[in-house]
Amino acid sequence: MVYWNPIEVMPIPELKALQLKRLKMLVYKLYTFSPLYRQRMREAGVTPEDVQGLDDVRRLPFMTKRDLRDGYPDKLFLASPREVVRYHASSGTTGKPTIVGYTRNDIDSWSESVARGLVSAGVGPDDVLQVCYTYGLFSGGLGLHYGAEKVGAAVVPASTGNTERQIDLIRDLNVTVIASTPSYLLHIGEVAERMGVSIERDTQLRLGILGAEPWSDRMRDRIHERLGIKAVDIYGTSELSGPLWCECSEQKGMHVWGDMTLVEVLDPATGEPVPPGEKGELVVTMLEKEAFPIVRYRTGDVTTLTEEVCACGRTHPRIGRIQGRVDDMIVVRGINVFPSQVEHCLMTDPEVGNEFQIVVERRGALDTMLVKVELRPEAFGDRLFELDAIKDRLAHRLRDSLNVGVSVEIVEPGSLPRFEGKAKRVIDKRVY
Ligand code: DLL
Repeated sequence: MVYWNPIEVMPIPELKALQLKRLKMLVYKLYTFSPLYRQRMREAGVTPEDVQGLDDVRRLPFMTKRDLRDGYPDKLFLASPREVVRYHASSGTTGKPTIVGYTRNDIDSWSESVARGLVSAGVGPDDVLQVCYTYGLFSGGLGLHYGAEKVGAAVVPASTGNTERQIDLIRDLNVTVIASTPSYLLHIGEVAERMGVSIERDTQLRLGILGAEPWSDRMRDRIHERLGIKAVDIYGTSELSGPLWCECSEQKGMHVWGDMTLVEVLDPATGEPVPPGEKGELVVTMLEKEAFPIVRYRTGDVTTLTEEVCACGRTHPRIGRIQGRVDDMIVVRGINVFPSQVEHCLMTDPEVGNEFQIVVERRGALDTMLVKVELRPEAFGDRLFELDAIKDRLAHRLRDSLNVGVSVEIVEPGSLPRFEGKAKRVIDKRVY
């Protein structure tokens, strides 16, 4: 096995001992140097001496997005401005963003985390990696950039936009790996087709490092079938640093580097851990961050956790696909619906294109859910007279899988909005 750092295969008992040592240190540091954390810990009735085992992390108070927003711009910073070498900001759509600062060490360990993930997915110095995440305050572009440079790949910092130029670069610079949102990669595939470029035949592209938005195994299959490339999932949030954990070439969950992080997966209602492999909210403690410490941050993302050693030999815990957000879950007539379920259902149908949109409205007291679906251009052209049958088939399938009435509207290929960054799939028109 090729790995970046021998710590990736550290025996589990040693890894846990290291985590405990770092957790104790972190709590001591925060209690001593951060008035805000000290106050929060006092309110929770916990002192550094109370942290004797890894499970004692559960005695520490949670941090929420709101806590971070209230800290705007730098109340949660532990490092002085002099020690900070970079800022990023969360992509908050409402209100103030969360500003995240990084010391030199923070940037190093973030890059280390990305480098380990890239190597585990099979990226190395022979690769040319095009970064199509936005560069700027968004952490995706520079996060991937630093990790890829660290492993010695040649980086093409293309950022987002100008899709035709992106395709020229992929072809002309012999790009082998692309890092982008899954929806943007599919868009690149569509534009390439229109330009008469076959990603599979005319380029060297073989691997996608895809994340920053929910996607599914069906979408992975599609990317493989249509573009001929392997795709791995990558996850992170700006509050934690940015993109951090990635699937290895086994594609069986994302490796969370335990020497830097402690993860919990909890029942969002009770705050208690769910059994291994069951769905719950991801809660993260960053063990070594200097400028912007994070303790028990409730990400709002729904996933699963396993501590089994991976087939690749890495011993660190893994999280499964992000299956939705605690707060993105739409409740339609009392039934919980995640956009990822809709995507999964649609993408299994060979005639369905890559784009869909969910529109939820309230008629009188009743919620209605409409799924607008693009067909693949071939299917749309050939089967125009059968659209009703396709529509009924999809509505039926969605109803069976979601347990809620859904109507389907077939729309022309290319008519739904395309996204260079994160896709927005749900339009909720209900007034609360
Ligand atoms: O999206 C960081 C990132 C950049 C991750 C590039 C991966 C690649 P934020 O803008 O703060 O940071 O958004 C974080 O995006 O809480 C999830 O809801 C969602 N998200 C990120 N990665 C995935 C993924 C970046 N692989 C929020 N699958 C998170 C599903 C994801 N959702």
